Amino acid sequence: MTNQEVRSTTNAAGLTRADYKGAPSTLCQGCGHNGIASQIVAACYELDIVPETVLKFSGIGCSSKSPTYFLSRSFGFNGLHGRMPSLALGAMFADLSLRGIGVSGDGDSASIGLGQFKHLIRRNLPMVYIVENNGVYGLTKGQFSATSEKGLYLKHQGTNPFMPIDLCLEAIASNATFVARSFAGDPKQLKELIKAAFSHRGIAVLDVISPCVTFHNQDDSIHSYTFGREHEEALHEISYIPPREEITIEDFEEGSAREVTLHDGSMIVLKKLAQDYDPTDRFQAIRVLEEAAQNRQLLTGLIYINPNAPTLFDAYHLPETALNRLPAEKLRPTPASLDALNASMA
Ligand SMILES: Cc1ncc(C[n+]2csc(CCOP(=O)(O)OP(=O)(O)O)c2C)c(N)n1
Ligand code: SF4
Ligand SMILES: [Mg+2]
Repeated sequence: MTNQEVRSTTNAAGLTRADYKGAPSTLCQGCGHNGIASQIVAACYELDIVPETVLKFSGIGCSSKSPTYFLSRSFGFNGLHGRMPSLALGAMFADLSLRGIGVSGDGDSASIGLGQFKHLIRRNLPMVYIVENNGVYGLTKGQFSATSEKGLYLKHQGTNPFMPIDLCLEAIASNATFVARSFAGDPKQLKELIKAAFSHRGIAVLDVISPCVTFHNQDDSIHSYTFGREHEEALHEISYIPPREEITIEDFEEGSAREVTLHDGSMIVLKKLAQDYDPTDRFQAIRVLEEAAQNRQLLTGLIYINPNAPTLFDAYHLPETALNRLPAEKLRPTPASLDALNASMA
């Protein structure tokens, strides 16, 4: 290999793509979750993220096994079913300099973990939250989940009598500051959304339709590869531009692209497709999600963003030094301040 080739495969952090990989996947071949792990690897490599500065979190499910399959040099926490958000919140609070990525499933986040999902969102903890949504409990062999479509027929379950929960709508209703939907069969869009999510200062929720090839991949099902490929309606073509890169939007005709600047100076450029869509308009976001559900469309793209909302850390005025590195004498109240507190309650 020539020096030129070596340089071209090394990013600004001095790492190659292989440095971002995880252990070989033990999931079924063709599982959408594998495709998402690959795009997380690609996005982190392209963002020059140092793996040792990343915390990975998950709950329980095939999806929650995913963090094993990317960034093996990062720290990983596998929590209880549906409890990934509180685990993440505690760990992230201890060291604000680290980045967090949580990977969950539709069972993990929309069923047992729905309360935790919504409460993490309303606190705006800065982290990436990916739901690998296959509309089924894969790990426990094919039960309906809370995102399964009404009327869905599954071999061991019969017909689903209940309306589904839309996680993007739930996220927006909980005041999420970044909400996107993507499809494991659309790696290009997914990678750009993951990069934008890592640059967002706040909670970045990505609901990714991720087919379960073993228990739920019938052609007419909204969570299948065939349906996604035939019915995906992208709101826009999305490009992520890192802060260090000069912005040359020559490809876009004037008025055909919308730009959103993120806190770190990076930019998301959204090229108009069928409709002019403003992802900062919360009411429009809710309307397009409702319409997509009614028309049985797989609507993808950046659905909502508020790049300037205060985060959980802003609310607590945390010090620059990570809490887990502060010495005990700084963390512990002084005897005088404790005496004053006790006296105030006497
Ligand atoms: C408290 C608790 N209840 C139930 C289970 C059984 N269980 C394990 S994984 C799972 C569902 C996983 O579904 P999902 O999050 O959609 O992940 P997938 O396997 O589909 O990727 C359930 C119900 C458990 N592990 N813990
Ligand atoms: S059972 Fe389904 S969700 Fe689990 S690894 Fe296999 S294809 Fe993926
Ligand atoms: Mg699932």
